[in-house]
Amino acid sequence: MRVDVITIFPELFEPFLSTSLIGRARRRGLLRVDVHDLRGWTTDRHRTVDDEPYGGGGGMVMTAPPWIAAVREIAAERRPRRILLSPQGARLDDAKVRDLAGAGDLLLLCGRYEGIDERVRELVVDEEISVGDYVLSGGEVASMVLIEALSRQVPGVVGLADSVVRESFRAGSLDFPQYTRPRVVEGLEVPEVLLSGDHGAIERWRRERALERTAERRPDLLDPATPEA
Ligand code: 9D3
Repeated sequence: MRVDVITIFPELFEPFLSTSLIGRARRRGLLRVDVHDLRGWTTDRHRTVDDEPYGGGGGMVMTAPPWIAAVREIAAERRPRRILLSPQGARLDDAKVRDLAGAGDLLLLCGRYEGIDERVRELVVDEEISVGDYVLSGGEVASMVLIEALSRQVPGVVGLADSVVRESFRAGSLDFPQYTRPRVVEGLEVPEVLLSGDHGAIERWRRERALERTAERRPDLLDPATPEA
C-alpha cells in the first residue's frame, strides 16, 4: 500500500516512519509512505502557507492555492483517496481503518493553524477524518495514528502469531490482563490459573476477565446501543 502525506512539518515523520513495525514494513516494500512539504508548492519568496481569516477573528487560516497545487500534482497518476485529517471529520474506528486499508492508495492532508480554507475541501478532498474529541495542534499526529493502524492491516506487516490472536478477539472486547516474570511484584502474585498449565482453564479465565473488563469500562463495545460517556 502507498500513502502520501502533505504537511508543513515533514521532519515530524522521520523517526516514526523508520522505527519498529512501520520501519520494517517500509524496508520490506510492504508499505510506501512519501512525506511532502506543502511549502514546496508555494510561489512567493517567504513560502507563505497561511493568511488572516475573512470576516476577522483570531488565528490564521491555511491558504488554498498551495494545497490545491500539491494535491493535484501528487494525486495526478494514482488517484488516491484524498483524506483531510480534521476535527470536523468522522471519528476513526476499526471499521474505517479496515475500509481504508483495503481501498488502495491514500493521500493524507495535515492542516495546522485554525484550519484550512474551505475551498480546499470542496475541490480536492474526498473525506475528513478525526481521531477523537480532543484538540490537537494539527493533523500530523492524527495522520500517524491512521498510518500506524492501517499498516497493521497490510498483509505481512504484523507477524502471524500476533495476527492470529487478534483475529479471535477483534475490536469487540478489551484485552485480558497479562503477566510475565517475575512471579511476584511487590507482593502481588500472578493468578494461579496461569501457572497451572491447564490451557482450557486459562482460555476460560482470559475470556471471563476480558468480558468483565469490557462490561465495566466499555459497555458500548458489547452493546453498540449503549452511550459511550
Ligand atoms: C474544533 C476546534 N477548533 C475550534 C476553534 C479549533 C481547532 C483545533 C485544532 C482547529 C484545528 C485544530 C487542529 N487539529 C487537527 O488538525 C486535527 C484533529 C484534532 O484536533 N483532534 C482530533 N483529530 C484531529 S485530526 C486533525
